[in-house]
Amino acid sequence: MVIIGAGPAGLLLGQLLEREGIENIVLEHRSREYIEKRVRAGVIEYGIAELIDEAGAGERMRREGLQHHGVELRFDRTSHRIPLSELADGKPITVYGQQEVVKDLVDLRQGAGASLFFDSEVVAIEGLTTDSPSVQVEAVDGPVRISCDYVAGCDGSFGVSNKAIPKELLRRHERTYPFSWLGILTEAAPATEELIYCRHENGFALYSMRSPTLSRLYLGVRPEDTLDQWSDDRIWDELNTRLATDQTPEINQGPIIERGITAMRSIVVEPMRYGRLLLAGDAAHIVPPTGAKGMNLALADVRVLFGALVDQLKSGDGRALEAYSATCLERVWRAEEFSTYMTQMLHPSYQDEFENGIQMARLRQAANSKEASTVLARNYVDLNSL
Ligand code: RFL
Ligand code: PHB
Repeated sequence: MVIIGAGPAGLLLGQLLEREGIENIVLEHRSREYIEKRVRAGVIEYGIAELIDEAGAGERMRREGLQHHGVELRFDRTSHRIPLSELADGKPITVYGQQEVVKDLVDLRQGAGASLFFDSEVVAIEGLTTDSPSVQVEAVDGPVRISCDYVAGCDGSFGVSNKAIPKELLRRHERTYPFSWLGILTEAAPATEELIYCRHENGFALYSMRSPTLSRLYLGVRPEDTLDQWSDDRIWDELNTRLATDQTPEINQGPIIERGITAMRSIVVEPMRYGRLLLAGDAAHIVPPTGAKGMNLALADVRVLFGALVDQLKSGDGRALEAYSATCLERVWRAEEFSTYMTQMLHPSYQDEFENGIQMARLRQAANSKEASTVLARNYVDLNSL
């Protein structure tokens, strides 16, 4: 089978299929260096970390990843700890960079001599309603056409695969938000042991980390903002203002080694299957990053898709593949709901005081009611557990 895209979804699917002896080829538009440097997600759900282990790719994640048992909600200059593991059957989250997961999977694949082609853009997908679809690839040495039995579209929201579903069958549900995230990676020891999600009247802030010497921080900014409007001094000042409490010291500052602005969107594409094409990950859905669900959702699709392909290809049982889209979409909408809840609760409105009142009521409930914090914790740690 052909897998389009060497993000976490495509690479994990390839790795799982490889271990079952199911032949597959992964085609990636960008270079190896580019995909290994792309800084994105950092929080891995409990069940998804187990899936990475099951794929034989968890060794470094278990060694270098940070296990967290709580997160903090910060508002009104006050900290409120949500004891995640206590509320979610003892389960922790793992803080480990997406690009590290990608590096581990690329290393495994190349070590095993499995097919993985970089700088190879799929430009067209054909014959999806026949038994032998094919993809047209612009590779380093020129155009190539590859025939296969199935095509896994793991090529993100700007890829080709979701566009291969005929317009009259495709439903696309979309929501944009009136803010973006400015994210930085800095060579500074985290001044917090656990992640901090903060609502301040100036906007959202998030304190996260990658290792004992690397911090990852985000600021909610206006959608029209550009990086040249945000000098280092302005970024640090704003982070310090938003994250300040009466007890905590200033955040640790260091050289900023990566920065970017990301728009916030929710997208769901239905159906996730068309003939021999199966969409997984960002190709089918986008969530705003406030719930830390994007990569987790991508890998959860892969878990379902892998099981369904094994049933079909090893035992000729096509039921799970038939149900693939419906099975995934149920979880996708739950993740959209949770991500929207987290996003709306933590990003203040600059005009609507009614909205701000609702946000504060939600935050107080999430922090002070055991029932509300349990729902938040279970959704955050392991979406499948609710
Ligand atoms: P990817 O990672 O985008 O990979 C798709 C790959 O397909 C390639 N491609 C093509 N290849 C061949 N031919 C074509 N025509 C192609 N078109 C595209 C691309 O080059 C790329 O390599 O999708 P995938 O695998 O579905 O993975 C999804 C995740 O990357 C994404 O959901 C997360 O990063 C979202 N996200 C987070 N998710 C979490 O679970 N936890 C988090 O803490 C979290 N934080 C975040 C995030 C995303 C962020 N940004 C930058 C959007 C924080 C941020 C700031
Ligand atoms: C990150 O560490 O990059 C991160 C953590 C939590 C989020 C989003 C991103 O919700």
